[in-house]
Amino acid sequence: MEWSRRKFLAVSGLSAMAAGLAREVQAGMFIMKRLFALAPRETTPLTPNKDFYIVNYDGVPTIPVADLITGKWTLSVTGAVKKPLTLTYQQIQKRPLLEQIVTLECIENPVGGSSISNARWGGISLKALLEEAEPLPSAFKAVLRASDGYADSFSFQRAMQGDVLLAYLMNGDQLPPDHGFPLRAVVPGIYGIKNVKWLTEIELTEFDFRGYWQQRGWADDAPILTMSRIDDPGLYQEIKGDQYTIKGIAFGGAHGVKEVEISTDGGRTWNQAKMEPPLSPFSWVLWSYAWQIPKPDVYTLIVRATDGRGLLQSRDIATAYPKGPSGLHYVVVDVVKG
Ligand SMILES: Nc1nc2c(c(=O)[nH]1)N[C@H]1C(S)=C(S)[C@@H](COP(=O)(O)O)O[C@H]1N2
Ligand SMILES: [Mo]
Repeated sequence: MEWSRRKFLAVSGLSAMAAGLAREVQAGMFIMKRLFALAPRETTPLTPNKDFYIVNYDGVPTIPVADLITGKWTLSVTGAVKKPLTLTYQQIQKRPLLEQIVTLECIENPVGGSSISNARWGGISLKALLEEAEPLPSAFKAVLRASDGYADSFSFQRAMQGDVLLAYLMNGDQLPPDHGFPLRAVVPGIYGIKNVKWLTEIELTEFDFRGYWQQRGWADDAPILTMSRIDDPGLYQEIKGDQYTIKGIAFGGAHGVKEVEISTDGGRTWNQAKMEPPLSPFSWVLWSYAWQIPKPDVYTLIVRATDGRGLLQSRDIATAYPKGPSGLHYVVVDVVKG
């Protein structure tokens, strides 16, 4: 069901976007509403832990709490360092607590998809930890290894920027098992794939390590591409009356969001949406647009965002592979007489 809906959207999306043909959809609107209608999303600035998206490639490794207390579980820092380190959970918790609001997004989050969430993460600074281990000048990459066999990496330079967290708190609670208990990486501005969960080892390599996904062609630097999404109204929703507040999110990865625009005529004209201030430089923004509806009809609503550098989000439709998806999110609605 989910899959067939996606395929359908890909096809109808192309035709509706290219020609702005809301009318084409109108004939089938009755069927669309019944078969494919989606409820609006009620997105909050911070995502409660129970609603945060989850992507696990190989199940959830169970780390017994006893292992944290006895010191059986450790985090080690190895490789191109002068002083390799091994830390227990208690030692990690004694280090200065760093808190940061960071939006995570999966590289496979399709346009309009739900694999994006925002949380306040608490943990320790990767930079401070690496400094303590005294990296060799030859250090080139930081490889993060996990209990489930997963490993991914980013450049040593990125690791030392001071904004990378090794987190054990999520929205003030202990990191939940699904999200990497007891410890995970949170790397602002790069896709979820590199935010390694169930962390056990950080190895500095002198060579260009390639993780499982990178060996299969996925992007290695993996910066998050600017995205925006309409959360309300839902697809094929019926609307009554002459005004509706359109709402959604936008995210510019490491660059922030400067502007969000809405089109209610299939992309012919654009109107500026109102943005709420972001909760941090690494956070999505919530936006809204008070739409004065001219008359009952079928409308195609489209959103686009401009990032902090002034770069407009790409409207070219691209699949997630290899560097993340692009394309504009749109929603078709049926405005009926109130
Ligand atoms: N150890 C490990 N870390 C992992 C993964 C995994 O399968 N194993 N999945 C990655 C992917 S693809 C994403 S999008 C994020 C998702 O984090 P979340 O489940 O907390 O939202 O974790 C990343 N870290
Ligand atoms: Mo992902």
